[in-house]
Amino acid sequence: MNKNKSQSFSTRAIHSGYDASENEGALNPPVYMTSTFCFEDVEQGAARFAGEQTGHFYSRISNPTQELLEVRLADLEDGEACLATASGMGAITATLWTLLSPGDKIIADETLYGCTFAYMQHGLRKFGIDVEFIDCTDIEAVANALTANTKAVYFESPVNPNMRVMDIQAISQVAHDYNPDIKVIVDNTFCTPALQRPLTLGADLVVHSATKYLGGHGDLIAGAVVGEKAVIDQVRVFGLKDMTGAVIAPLTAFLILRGLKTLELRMERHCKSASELAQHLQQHSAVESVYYPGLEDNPYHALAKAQMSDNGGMIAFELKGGYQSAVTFMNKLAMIKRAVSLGDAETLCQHPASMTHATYTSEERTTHGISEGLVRISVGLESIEDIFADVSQALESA
Ligand code: 7XF
Repeated sequence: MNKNKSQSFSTRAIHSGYDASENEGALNPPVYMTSTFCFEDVEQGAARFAGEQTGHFYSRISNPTQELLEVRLADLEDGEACLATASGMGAITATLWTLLSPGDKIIADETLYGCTFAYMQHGLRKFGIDVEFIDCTDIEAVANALTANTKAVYFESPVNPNMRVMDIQAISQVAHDYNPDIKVIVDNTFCTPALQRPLTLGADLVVHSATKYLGGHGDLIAGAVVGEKAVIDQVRVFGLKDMTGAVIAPLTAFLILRGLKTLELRMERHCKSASELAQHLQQHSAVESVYYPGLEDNPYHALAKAQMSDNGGMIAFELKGGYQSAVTFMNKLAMIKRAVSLGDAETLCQHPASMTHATYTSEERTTHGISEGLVRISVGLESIEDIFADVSQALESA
């Protein structure tokens, strides 16, 4: 198995965990399209089910193609182990169902991706878990929210959709000083390990929507959770196997492995173009505010510089004409696609209040910091001149 920590990120994203000589010399890994695995004898089957012997036995628990993806993602996130799942929500729910019991408390940032919010607001609460939403950029507020029954602190950074940035190190420290058993969970979807590795900053678990930059081509839905092996094992055999059943398909795992080979390269281009577009937007007379940590006057600029190696490919902004101008702008876009999701080759533009964050009521959006006029752009890999041209012509009518 090739796992060489002295190698650079891109090299490991291409090679880690795979040895062609163990696979007929195949440059790319085989896709194990199998639901089940045959036992030599009854004793072997029993030992695998009992967890006394390693080896695959049923693809709801593990599969060799999935395992290679897990080894590679764990390596890239500087984690011990990884579980790949059928979706980002599959990873988030399997993790939290495993860690939390009725009577426990989870502290979460006030702004989360819409379905993560809905899962906590309506799902976890329904099962007797105390969910407290606070502004996690306020470290004192995090410290004050910690209680004896707190089991987890959960946030995204940068936050979907308003691009706030959390101080991963400070939050992890305050939570662990209070109780080292509290799990600090970071959704690293917007950054990917190419830009930010939360586990090296003190977090315990990283979750991903692999649907986005990790896959990178808008052709799959998947997720992952990375962290300490003992915890990941629990998430696999309880949260995934018994509760959600949200298992990644072998072909999907293969496609993510393919996407990872160009992750660093793609992120470089996403970041460069997003930075240029953010500056362009900021200078435009129709634009009220731009939320992008790479802008020098952004309140999170210094923090982002400290914990991220670049500023990412996501931009949010508001137009002077508010919601109505946002609709006009979006409907005028020609090359840029009106679509949710992010991290694809295509530049995608969406309206959080009516799309990704429609799971919040309008009152909740106000309380949780999601404005009705906010527009979100996932800057793609097209040439920046073509992105500028489309944005500029659409802004003319906004
Ligand atoms: O289950 P999914 O693979 O769609 O991942 C859920 C998810 C988890 N965390 C973050 C930070 C996410 O952004 C997502 C999915 N977000 C898409 C978006 O914001 O465009 C979903 C489209 S409705």
